[in-house]
Amino acid sequence: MEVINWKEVLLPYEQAVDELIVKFKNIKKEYEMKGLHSPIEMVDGRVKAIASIIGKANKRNIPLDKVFDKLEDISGVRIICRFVEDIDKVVSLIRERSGKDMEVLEEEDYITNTKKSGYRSYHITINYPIIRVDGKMNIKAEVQIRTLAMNFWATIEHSLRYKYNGKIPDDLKNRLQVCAEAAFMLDNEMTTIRDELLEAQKIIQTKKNLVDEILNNIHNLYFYAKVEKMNEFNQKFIELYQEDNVDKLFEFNKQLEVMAQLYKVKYV
Ligand code: 0O2
Repeated sequence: MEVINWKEVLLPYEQAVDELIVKFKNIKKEYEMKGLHSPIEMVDGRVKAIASIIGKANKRNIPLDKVFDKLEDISGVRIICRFVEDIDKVVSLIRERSGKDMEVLEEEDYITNTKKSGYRSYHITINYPIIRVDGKMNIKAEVQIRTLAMNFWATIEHSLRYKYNGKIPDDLKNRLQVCAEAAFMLDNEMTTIRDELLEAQKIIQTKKNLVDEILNNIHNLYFYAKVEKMNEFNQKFIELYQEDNVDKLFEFNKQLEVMAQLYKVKYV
């Protein structure tokens, strides 16, 4: 069998991970831009370590020359959500993209069917086409979708699994199962205060968008208004921002918009 040039072979898998991260991060940005709660909190990804690829291939009796066809998680992307409900939303978003820029091959719901270890997460295997110098290539990737709490648990358990070479002692296994249930209870409790949290997030996002708009309007007025007037606007903005009154900031922004119209009319 030919010696594998891992660096070269794994390059397209890296490209797939990079592109997928950008795409999922952009979904988050789109929601935030509209002042809406994003079902995606964080996105992360990795190409499986060479040692893990070889280890998994051995475990499954896959010859190394077949490993790139058979292993579906050489490219892996992880999407972290705030609430369990957000996971369903992310799953729908991915399903909706199937046949467009990716194709859903398989779904595994380890939230409904919790693993014996206590592991919870929703897995979707996709086919993701990338374009390379010599043409199109389909890359299989595993998307893991889970809450912050599920991720906390999985990260700790994964490290212990590594430490004990996959054979975690029974008492530790039991304690980890208890922790998994505690994490799930935390998720359920969070769901009960979801509306409150969504409301808070909305207020923060609305204010952030409003402040961005005000600063943008002030910036545009620099081209038309006198320096003294600009100092006045800046001063007023700082006062209102410190007062933390969204209604007043909203009114101030309206005044800026009227002002922008007036100046434009005057100088055109
Ligand atoms: P890594 O280092 O994350 O890449 P299996 O052989 O049955 O365990 P399989 O059939 O490849 O796994 O698919 P499965 O069950 O969907 O698991 C794929 C990945 O899910 C794993 O990759 C882990 O990332 C994660 N996972 C599954 N079960 C557990 C678990 O009990 N604890 C934790 N922490 N993660 C889990 P790898 O290749 O095992 O590892």
